[in-house]
Amino acid sequence: MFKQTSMSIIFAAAALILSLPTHLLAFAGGAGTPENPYQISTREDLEAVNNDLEAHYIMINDINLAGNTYTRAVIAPDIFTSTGYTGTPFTGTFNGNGHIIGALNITGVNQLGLFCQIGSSGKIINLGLEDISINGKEYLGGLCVTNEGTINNCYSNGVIQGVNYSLNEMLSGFGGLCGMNKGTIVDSYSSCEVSGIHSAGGLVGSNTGYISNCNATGDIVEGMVEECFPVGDPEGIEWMDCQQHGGGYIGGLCGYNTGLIYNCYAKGSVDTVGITGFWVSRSYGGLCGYNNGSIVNCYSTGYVSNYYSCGLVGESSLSEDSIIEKSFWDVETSLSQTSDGGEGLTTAEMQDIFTFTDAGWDFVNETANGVEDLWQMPAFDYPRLSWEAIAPTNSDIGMLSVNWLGGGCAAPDWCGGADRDFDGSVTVDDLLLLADSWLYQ
Ligand SMILES: [Ca+2]
Ligand SMILES: [Ca+2]
Repeated sequence: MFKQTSMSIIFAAAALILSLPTHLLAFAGGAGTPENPYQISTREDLEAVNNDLEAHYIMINDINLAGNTYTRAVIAPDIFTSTGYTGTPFTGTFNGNGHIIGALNITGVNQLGLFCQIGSSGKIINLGLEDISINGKEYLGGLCVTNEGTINNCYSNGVIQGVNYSLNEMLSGFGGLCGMNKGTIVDSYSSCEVSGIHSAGGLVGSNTGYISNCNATGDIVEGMVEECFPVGDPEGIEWMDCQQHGGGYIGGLCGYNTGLIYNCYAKGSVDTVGITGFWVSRSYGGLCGYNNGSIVNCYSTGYVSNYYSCGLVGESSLSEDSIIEKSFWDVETSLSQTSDGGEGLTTAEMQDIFTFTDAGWDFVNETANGVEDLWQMPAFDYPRLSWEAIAPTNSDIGMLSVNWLGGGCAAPDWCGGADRDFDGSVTVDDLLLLADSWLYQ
């Protein structure tokens, strides 16, 4: 009797499982709705997102992909290995929920990243990608190849590597977070090392959309391309004249910008192939290689190794659409005295909050420039985005007591960081500001 009952339960369960759509079996729970998103717990769950590219997803733990090598994007991949995208974009929402996808390794041809294409209603939030390795020819990004939707509070670290190749199409896209941004990226960052040809950047290769409150700190290395032209010969024999050269449009944050970049910074170096003569291009910069869009309230500090050595932006279009405002670069760390836009400053000036508040940047602990409080200024540092966790430590209490009721505090030390409201003295106002963020996570 017991045996019959248990067998019938098993058969009933099996029948139920067989009757479910296959993709429902892959997830740890949820229904794919905004209120009850599919729960992603494993590599199999992650890959099963392809079964419904319009649904809502949430990660419930970290996922380590070590040991797997993909040859295409994991989600919404390109179907045919051609230059254009031929897959189905992701148009749902993917909430990393503060979790990490580790050791994503893709070695393929082109259109490679975790997501290939994020459609205009697609949304990726709260996701970290650590120790990624993307290797291919062109159109490469850590989180995505192309974003037409929204990316908020995401980051990536690792290596993006575009190999040398002979090219026909000049514009591509290589970025630590995304190859090409046509949508919105906010409160995100990448420390990926990126190598690529034509539109390579620490955060994005090219931007025609909106990027704000982001940073990129990885180093960028320009790839080499070989271009060949048929050459006639008096004896009728045709041969090819080939030249190797760099691609251009390389920048610490963004290679090529026709969109809006607002409240961002880049710290990586931009290492170019250093060709002289005909192939020398200006389009290398600490922040962006080329600009025909808007760059507002941004800075860069990275070394730019190019004949023209452009600190902030390599080349700006002469069009009236090209705007660079209230943006700066460090002439000492970049070893660049020139830039096609922006203002070059010494390191001391770059680490003085008044440089930036005078330009209207909105910092914490001041209200004259607004109360959005987008920037903060740690002692002995450049401006940092206010969402960056720079929590007070025990030494902050130490500096407060050492300098208590002292005066004469000034940039860049601000009496060891104790003068938090930058008024020159360490008083009870500074104690209250420290208490506000004490043990803040
Ligand atoms: Ca403020
Ligand atoms: Ca003070």
